Amino acid sequence: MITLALSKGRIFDETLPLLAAAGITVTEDPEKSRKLILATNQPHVRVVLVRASDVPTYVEYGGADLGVAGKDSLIEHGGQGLFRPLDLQIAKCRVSVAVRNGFDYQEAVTQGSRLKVATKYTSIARDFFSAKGVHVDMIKLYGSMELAPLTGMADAIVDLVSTGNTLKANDLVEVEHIMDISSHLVVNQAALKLKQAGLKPIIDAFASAVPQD
Ligand code: PRT
Ligand code: MG
Repeated sequence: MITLALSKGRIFDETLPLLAAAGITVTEDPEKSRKLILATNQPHVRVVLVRASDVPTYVEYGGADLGVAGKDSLIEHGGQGLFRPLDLQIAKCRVSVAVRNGFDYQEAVTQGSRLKVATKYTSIARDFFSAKGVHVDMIKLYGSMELAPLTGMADAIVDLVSTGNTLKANDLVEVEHIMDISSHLVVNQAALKLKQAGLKPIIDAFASAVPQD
């Protein structure tokens, strides 16, 4: 049995065409079912649905043999125990710093002020600000980062941005582009050896379905 970990939503939706290239069709709709394990047209392949940030952990500990995870989740996880053969070029976005409209970020940075930064991505944020030599007080959040500057709890947030509509709707402005994000295929290192016959055709089919640049 080969187990693939995916998260519901954009990663699931954008992985379906890659699965199709490997001849795999998921036979249940995750939006219509409460099941966490989905069957496919191939009796030896199943999909497990986990939180996006839990995909690397499931694959690391062998709860899944392979998975699709955002680079953001992979960096925060640390990547230990994972083989990362492919950038799938899906679920693209960027990690940015944003502040309330009217907050003078450049001035705060130039003055060497301590910056209160709220984020789910503490590892990415810590590395970014320490490389810039900016002192930060990190506030860990699990969601709705946009609210932190609006309530005065933080000066800035580090969050994922794609269209920019969420920032705009909350009167926030992007002041730094930290990195580009896409989702990657990750494989459990032990499974890669022990289940090579089952995994290799899937990895190869994904590779040939991804646009190369
Ligand atoms: O929702 P949950 O807490 O379970 O986890 P998650 O938000 O990490 O999962 P999910 O399924 O929403 O996202 C999975 C992955 O998709 C992320 O890890 C990213 O790699 C990738 N991705 C791509 C995004 C976005 N684009 C994105 N726009 N993940 C989240 N967003 C959110 C962003 O956090 C912000 O709230 O969308 C909002 C901004 O979007 P725009 O279009 O308004 O700029
Ligand atoms: Mg989400």
